[in-house]
Amino acid sequence: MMRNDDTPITLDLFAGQTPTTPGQVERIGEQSFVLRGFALPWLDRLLPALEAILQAAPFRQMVTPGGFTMSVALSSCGALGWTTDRSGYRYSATDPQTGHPWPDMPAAFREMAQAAARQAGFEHFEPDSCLINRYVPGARMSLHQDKNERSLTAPIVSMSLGLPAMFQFGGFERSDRSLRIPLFHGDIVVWGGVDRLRYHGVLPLKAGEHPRLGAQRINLTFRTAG
Ligand code: MD6
Ligand code: FE
Repeated sequence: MMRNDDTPITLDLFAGQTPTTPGQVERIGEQSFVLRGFALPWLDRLLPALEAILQAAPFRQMVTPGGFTMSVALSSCGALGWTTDRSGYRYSATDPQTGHPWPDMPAAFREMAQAAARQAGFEHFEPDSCLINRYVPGARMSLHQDKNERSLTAPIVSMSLGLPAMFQFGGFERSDRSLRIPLFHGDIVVWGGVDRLRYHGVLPLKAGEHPRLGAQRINLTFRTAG
């Protein structure tokens, strides 16, 4: 079905709202889960705290070791923040743009991440890093593994806000087939254990306007990095 301006109507159906059932849990791997709408009850605490973090450590586009500017803009909070430049990927205790420590991780962030980890079967999750990614329409994240963390025993908890995105969840080789999982405002993905080193990525963000976040998707990933 098309509207008279030729945009498919499905784009509108998916813009903004979560067309899935909050509370629904989808298992996407042996130790990997999508918790639909898990973050929604936390947002009144999370969003003002996020705004304060972004005042102190604004989004910026970083350069990969290969010399490409990432389409996704980044910030961080917590003891360690993930950064990249021509010399490599690493975690840093200070924001390279200001030289100051990253903003503290708000209690609501930590509590929500711990509650999500617990629901996915990971007790005692102690995140010391929250990487904040911003996607504008067209921005994407190519297939990668998260392996800059000191220990790979802790899971990663990933929260989606704003416009929906198509998440790719693959295998242990870049060339392995990947699942495509739509992620919506308030969804959480948790994975770890045997799945911790799976390749994953995000397809180019489609245009749209989210009622609360506007024309962007924000993704927060909580990690034990140090
Ligand atoms: C994103 N996420 O959803 C990119 N990494 O925007 C990630 O790269 C990611 O969601 C590790 C664990 C969960 C993730
Ligand atoms: Fe990742």
